[in-house]
Amino acid sequence: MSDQERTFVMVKPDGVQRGLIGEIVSRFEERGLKLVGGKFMRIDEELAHEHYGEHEGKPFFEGLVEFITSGPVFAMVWEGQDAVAQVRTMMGETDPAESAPGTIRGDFGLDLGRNVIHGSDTEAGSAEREIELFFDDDELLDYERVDETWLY
Ligand code: FUP
Repeated sequence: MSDQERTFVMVKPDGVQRGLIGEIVSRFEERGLKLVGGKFMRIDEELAHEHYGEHEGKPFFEGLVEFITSGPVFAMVWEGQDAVAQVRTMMGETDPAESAPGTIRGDFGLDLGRNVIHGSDTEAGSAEREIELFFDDDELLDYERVDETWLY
């Protein structure tokens, strides 16, 4: 059991409206990742600007903020070996059209602006920053999953 890390994941408003929360949670659970936090919530303008700050000024930014604030999202923190990169692999590419079947975006999306899911990128500090932005420390739970001995 090595490289245990945490990553921030969110089912976006399109994924919530299309009834994909359960399917997406199942994929991560079955893979062996451990859910340590979850919150069904709305993102306000301020949080949207903070979360997507790196894209401010880009032509798609206003549309992105409008979309992400348009309805409830399901925010989560998942933990496991190499969790940040493994979640990115399971999500597929940013553009669903370029995502392989078997990935979440490759199975459930067609359009770049409606790509169902967000997951922290692998840049150092990204996951920690996003987790802190969405969750208080006491909303993240430490516990053992019964199958951990069989996973690692
Ligand atoms: P990702 O990390 O895969 O979610 O992708 P980015 O952080 O690069 O982009 C954030 C979101 O902006 C994407 F999920 C979709 C949206 N986007 C566009 O709408 N148009 C673009 O050209 C790039 C990104």
